[in-house]
Amino acid sequence: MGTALVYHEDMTATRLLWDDPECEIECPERLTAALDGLRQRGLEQRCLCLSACEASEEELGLVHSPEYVALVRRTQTLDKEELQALSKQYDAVYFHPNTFHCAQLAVGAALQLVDAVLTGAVHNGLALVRPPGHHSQKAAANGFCVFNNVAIAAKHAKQKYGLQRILIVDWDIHHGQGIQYIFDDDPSVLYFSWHRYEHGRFWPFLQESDACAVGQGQGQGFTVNLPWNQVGMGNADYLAAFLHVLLPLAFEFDPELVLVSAGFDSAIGDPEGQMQATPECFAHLTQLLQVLAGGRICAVLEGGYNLESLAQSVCMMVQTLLGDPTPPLLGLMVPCQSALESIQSVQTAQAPHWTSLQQNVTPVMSPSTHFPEGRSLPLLAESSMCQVAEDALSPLPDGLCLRPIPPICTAVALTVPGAALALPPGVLHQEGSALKEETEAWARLHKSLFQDEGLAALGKILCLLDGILDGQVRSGIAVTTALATAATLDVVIQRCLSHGAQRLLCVALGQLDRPLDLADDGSGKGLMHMCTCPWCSLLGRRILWLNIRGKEATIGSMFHISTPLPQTTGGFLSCILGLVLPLAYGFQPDMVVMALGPAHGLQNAQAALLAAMLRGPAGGRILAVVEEESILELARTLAQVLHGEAPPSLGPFLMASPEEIQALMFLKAQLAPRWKLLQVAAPSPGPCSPVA
Ligand code: X5A
Ligand code: ZN
Repeated sequence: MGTALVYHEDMTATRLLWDDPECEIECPERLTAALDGLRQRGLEQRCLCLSACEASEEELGLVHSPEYVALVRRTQTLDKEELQALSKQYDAVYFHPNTFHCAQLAVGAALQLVDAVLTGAVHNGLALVRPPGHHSQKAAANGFCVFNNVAIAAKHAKQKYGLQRILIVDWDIHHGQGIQYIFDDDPSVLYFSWHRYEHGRFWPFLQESDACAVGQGQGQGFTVNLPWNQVGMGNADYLAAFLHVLLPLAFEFDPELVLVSAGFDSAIGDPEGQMQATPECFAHLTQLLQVLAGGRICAVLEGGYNLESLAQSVCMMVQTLLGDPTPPLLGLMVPCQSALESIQSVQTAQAPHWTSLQQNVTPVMSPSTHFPEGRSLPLLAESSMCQVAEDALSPLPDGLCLRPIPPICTAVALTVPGAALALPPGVLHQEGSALKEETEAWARLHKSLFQDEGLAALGKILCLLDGILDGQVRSGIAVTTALATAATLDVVIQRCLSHGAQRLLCVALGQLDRPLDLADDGSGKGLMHMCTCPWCSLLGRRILWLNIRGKEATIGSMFHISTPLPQTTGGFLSCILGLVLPLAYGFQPDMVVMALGPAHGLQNAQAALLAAMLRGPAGGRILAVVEEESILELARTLAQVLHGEAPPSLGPFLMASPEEIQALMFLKAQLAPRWKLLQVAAPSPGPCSPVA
């Protein structure tokens, strides 16, 4: 099982034969640049490389009319003048004598990829194709596209494999109106597209690209358009769109397959998109999609016209499909005002069709707003905020995040006496132990809790943790005794902070308290409080402590947060997508510790999803501390997801309860001034207006 790469060099054989500034960017070098990038980084060699074959006439007929297919076939024998005359009948299209062959290969490549994934030959894959497809329609070429590769792939998956729910994620910077038209009234295909729109002033200048186009008839709610009304959208904007729009809908939809219209004209440097998202962003977008549909992702190249940016972004995607950890996302994680307006316009348009958005549309309250119900949950006093709203997080110059990918993927330290655990292939048992004197020194800080066997256990965990901090191991799982969980967590935190982690995200589930003696790491340097307010100290800002437990939502500071564990799937997803991940991505940690303590209450599938998604913000450096009573099956499941497998399904989607929504609203309203990725609301953008 692995990643397929579908390609055929004949797809470089179509090119523009006359002068046309609009079309000249769609050139053969796009494919060679992408492929060269993959080869240089040793990524092609790690994929299962499949050579594309032409799609059949019948397969083209899944979407296109016989007359249109015949017309494109005839272009093989036309001369240059005739080709040019025919091209003019369409918007932004050129034909070449090889166009028909290339376009058939492009469709064929997409279908082979779907076959490889749905027969289980691979987990996922990418088809590198030309010409692109998403603008093409039943009987029309459009925007460099001849046949609609992705739409045909979706029809094929439905017809040949009987799939009932397919998600298409179109992150190309142009609206794939072709895909939208083909599935407009079809509830079995959820089509999501973001695109440069500028209130209708950007190509293809269509009113139906706006957020209020939601599909027709039975298909209402299954077309999701996110129009960007300004250029310059960056990593935070794309991330916010995924966390607050695409992923809530995708989880509720529960797709069996994810198709990606993978255009990279949405990346920085592209002459068409004029956006700012860096190539690393596509690693994160890919990883976020990997938790859906059991990880069955088929990506098909669409646009992308800056060869450098295209090649790098393709590499980022393939690397992530292969299971490599994601590189850090740079830049301030603050979505821009225009992006927030766009996000809200989709939420408003889609809310009637999606339960998860009804619970998500929570206006951000100003600090003066009183929380409804008048519960005794006062907003943080200005003084206790201690300017945290202004402090930009410093970059991590010598942080863990810039190190090369560790050789060992995931290791498990089984420290419970007598425990045995059959681990998934590729996951190692941690057998080594830290030096005895060192272990004893740490144990002395927690005298009563580590004795005899406990001491041996601690030695193993320290060795595992050092493997992660030294860059030898990517992620780990430490299984502790119930008695030692809290003390182990203390030691782990202190060790992380004194051994290289600049910012540590702690997600603690169940009854675990934030260690109070964090100021004393035993080393006597670097961790002293800088101000009298402990939470605003230097140390305070090096740890983001998020406790998911109990009944009430409380905030000790912007870095010390407690939230109840939701009891519904909808509430749990809102908590992860709407709170935990925005905080995690905003904090930009270089290490994550996820601890499952007493009475954590998480189902295995929930813990797996949380662990899978927490791999993103810290480049996969994550240690899960699990107490023995959580049973070993959980440790096994965690090992699988940390190793890169998709988490199991959460089960049927159940709407969040009013209490769950209220707790989330409370926390988000208070935290949003500091953690801007939490914002989902902007001043009302008003209903969609006609194209100017
Ligand atoms: C696939 C794609 C763009 C067409 C732009 C025409 N097409 N101005 O990116
Ligand atoms: Zn495009």
